[in-house]
This record gives sequence, C-alpha cells and structure tokens, in this order.
Amino acid sequence: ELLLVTIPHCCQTLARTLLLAGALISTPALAQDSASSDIDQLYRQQCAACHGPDRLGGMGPALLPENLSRLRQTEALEVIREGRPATQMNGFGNRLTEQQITDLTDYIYQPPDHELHWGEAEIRDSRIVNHPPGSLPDKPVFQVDDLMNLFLVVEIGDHHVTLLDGDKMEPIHRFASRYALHGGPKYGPEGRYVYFGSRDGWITKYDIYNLKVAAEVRAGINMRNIAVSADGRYVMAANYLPHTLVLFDASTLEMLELIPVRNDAGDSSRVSAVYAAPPRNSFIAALKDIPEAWEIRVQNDQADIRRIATDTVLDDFFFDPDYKHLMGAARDGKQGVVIDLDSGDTIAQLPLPGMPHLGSGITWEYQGRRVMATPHFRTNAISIIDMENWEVIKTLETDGPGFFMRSHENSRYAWADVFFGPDADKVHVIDKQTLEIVKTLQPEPGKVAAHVEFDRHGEKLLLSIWDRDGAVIVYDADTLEELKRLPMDKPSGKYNVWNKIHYEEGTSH
Ligand code: DHE
Repeated sequence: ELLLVTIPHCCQTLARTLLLAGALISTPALAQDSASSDIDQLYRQQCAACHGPDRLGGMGPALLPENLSRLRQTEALEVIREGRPATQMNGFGNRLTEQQITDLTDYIYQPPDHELHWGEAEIRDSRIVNHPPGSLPDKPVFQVDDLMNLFLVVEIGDHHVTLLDGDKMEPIHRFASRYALHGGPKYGPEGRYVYFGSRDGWITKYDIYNLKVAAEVRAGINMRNIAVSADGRYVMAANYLPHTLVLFDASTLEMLELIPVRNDAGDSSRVSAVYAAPPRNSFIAALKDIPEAWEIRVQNDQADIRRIATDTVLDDFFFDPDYKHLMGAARDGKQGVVIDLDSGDTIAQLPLPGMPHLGSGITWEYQGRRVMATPHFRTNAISIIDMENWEVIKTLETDGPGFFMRSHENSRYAWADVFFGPDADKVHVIDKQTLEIVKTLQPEPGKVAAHVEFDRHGEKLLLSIWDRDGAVIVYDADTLEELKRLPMDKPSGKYNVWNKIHYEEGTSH
C-alpha cells in the first residue's frame, strides 16, 4: 500500500526536483574539494528527489529540525553514510566525502532560510483517495470469531502495522505505514476504519475489513496526533508545524477547516495534542505555548472554539470518565491542575513533581471511589490520586521513570513499565486493591519492555519487547504466566478495537 500511495507524490517530487536541479541531477558525484562550497546545491543533487526540494518530505521523511528532533545528529550522519536497511535510503558513503556528509547533516538540522508554508492548498493537494467511500465490500476479507477483539500493533522499527486476531493471538495481516507513526491510531465507532497519524503530518484512513488504505492526507509538516469524533464524522489533527489544528471529514479526508492557533494578542502556539471528548460532543486541544486549553465543537462542518484560560501552560491532559474535569500537567513538570470543563475554573492543584505523564494514566474503582494512576517521566514513582477530592493517596516507588500504564475493568492488576534508566527491561504489576507492586517481571533481560494492552475481555494482554529484534508477549492477565511470543520489529503501541471504541477505563483514548 505504501508504494501505491507514495509513487504519485514521489513522481511529482522527482519531477519538481528535476526541473529545479536541471542537469545537476545527472551530474556524477562531486569532486571532494568543490562539493562543500554549496551545501544547498549538494542537498538538491543528492537528497531532494526523495526528501523534497523544501525538505518537506516525499518518498522519504521530512528533513527539518522539528521532524528530526528525536534523532541524534550522530545517528543521522550514520544513516547518510550507511543508509537504512530495508528502506529505500541507500548509504552515500561511497559517493560523498566525510566532509560533505557532515555538512549535509548540519544542514538538515538547521531551519531553512525561508518560511515553510503548509496551508489549505497544500493540504487539499496532498489528499490521495484510493478507495472512495462505498467502493469496497462491507464484509471482512478474513475470518475471525470476533471483529471487536482485533488488535493493531504499531511496529516503529520498519514502519509497519500488524493486525492481530485477539482471540487466537495470531497475526492476520502486516502492512506498511507512513514514516514514524505517533500517538494511538483512532478507530471509527463501528471498528471498521482506523486512522493513523504520522509525525510528518500524514493521516491514513485504513479499511480493516478490506485490508486497504482508503485515503490519505497531509495535515501539517510536523504533527502531534489526531482525534476522531465520537460519532465518527470528523477527524481533527494537532500540529507543531505550522501552528494549526485541521478539521477533516472522516469519510473522505477532505479538509473542512484550517484553524490557526493564536491567542487574542496574536501570539501563535504549537498544539501538544487533541483529544475527543465524547460526552461533551467536542474536541479538546492542549496548547504548548500559550496558557489556554481549547474546546472545539463542530456543527455543520464548522468548528466553534471555546478558549479556556489556564494559570499556566498545560502540556499533557487526562480526563475523568464523564469528561467533566481535565487534569493538566504544567509545562515546568512540577505540578498538575484540575479544571472544571464547564466553568473553566481551576478547582485543584495536584502535587505531582517529576513531570507526570498524565496522558497514559488509567482509572479504577478503589474502596468505593474512583482513583487515577499516572507514571512520571522524571521520578521513579507512580502517583495514585483520589478523583473525588483530588488528593494523592499513594506514591508507589518504582524501578525507574515510566511511560505507559494499563489495566482493564475485569483485571485485578495494573501494569506499569520502567521505560527510562538501567531497569527498562522490567515491568511492574500492581494490585489495584492493595495499591502495592505484587510482581516485577523481566521478560527479556537487556531489552526494553513497555506498553501493555488487554484483550476486550481483560483475560489476556500484550506487552512489547521494544527492540528491532523484538516481540509482543502474550500473558495470562490473571496468572501472569507468559503464553506466547510473536516476533515483531520494535513494536510500540497495541490497540484493541473493543477497548478503544468503548473507552475502557484501563486504556488510553
Ligand atoms: Fe508519545 C501517545 C506525546 C514521545 C510513543 N504521546 C502520545 C500522546 C501524546 C504524546 C500527547 C497522546 C496522543 C494520542 O495517542 O492521540 N510522546 C509525547 C511527547 O510529548 C513525547 C514525550 C516527546 C515527543 O517528541 O513527542 C513523546 N511517544 C514518545 C516516544 O518517544 C515514544 C515512546 C516512541 C515514538 O513512537 O515516538 C512514544 N506516544 C507513544 C505511543 C502513544 C503515544 C505508543 C500511544 C499510546 C497509547 O497507548 O495510546
């Protein structure tokens, strides 16, 4: 699918590049001494055909500082020299001098000398419709007992996604994704379509029943995540670059509205993330640079924005189950706040030092009240918070800072990884009624173990061995025994259809 989807775009890019670069494209590799004199020209000769004349990406990913922020410069240099296995990125070590490779690496980590634009025309032009709505059969092309117990596993090693049968825990299909998916894929309410978001701004609508990419559109240059409205009619994208939110028709991926993100004074902001708030029939966006949270309601395909002023910039959100309250983490990483979403008032401060990762929090019933648990990025701790009085009732000491937590309504245990530090190969199992760590597993010594997702019944769960030579491990959720391992290429998130579309309390939404 990826090839089918990208060839037209790539050809356009190539054609543009040929026009721009003229005869240069066919010039043999430059001699050592002359090449470094014009790095811009070198880029156009060697890189633009795949990465775009403006470094916005094409067949290859965008090469801009924001898009590369997660890749160390030394690694980028290595990729330019040696290439990336199993991709179309060949090594340039035999064509360029070491100085040229260093210059190119420095160049792609510098902002371009002109402002990049990704507006309505670019978004509309980027849309690719492979299968218009209604053109594919409504019956799945594969056999499973329960379509609601399917899982998608995102494999970030070679940018693929695996569809799993959650009853048998067996792969059904594996397909190429856009480069660097991030955030959870979001299912439409019937579980047939799923929407993926990539860091480079691509939204992919995938038809699970037909195992085909239905449509794609590029919402921005550097995107954070996407959300799908509860009724399945709209997709909203949150961008860092440019500072925009973008509203799409979920069935066609046609752009409905481009929303510049600015405060009244005209200061613009990156958008950290956008979330669907089903009981409120709205989207809620976290802004990275201005102290506001936005609630967006869509009526007749038009977005109506309510700005909620906050005392400080809030980066990371969590919502109570009925979406009456928003918990936000202050950007300085020292505390959290609770906001009443109806009044917009801040009703509590949460003493959560150490950068809580609220986005991966979970809730459950404990002694007749609802509690919420969140890991922290900077401290070896999990905080458990009473959601009635907003007090921290317990701080669990862990083997290191964590990234993700997971459980299921039917399971007595919550799982928490230790993503950072020397013990990243360990996973804690917490008893939800004693609030104690009852077991610490080390499934593959030396390899990061992270991110759990339960099946729809809460009986089995999947844990990632986060490595190029990795796996998802299937555990019995009650006995905590390993049942089997499915080899995978750096599996990150797993997403169960039922849990996601029913907003199960132990998983992310
Ligand atoms: Fe994520 C979800 C933010 C780095 C893997 N991450 C999210 C969400 C946010 C977020 C706001 C919720 C959006 C959603 O699901 O729609 N992530 C951030 C960051 O700010 C941070 C720390 C830095 C960054 O550069 O973005 C960050 N995230 C990472 C990673 O390094 C991870 C581990 C690897 C990767 O693929 O980039 C990573 N993030 C994930 C995953 C989810 C996610 C797998 C979805 C989890 C889920 O179960 O829903």
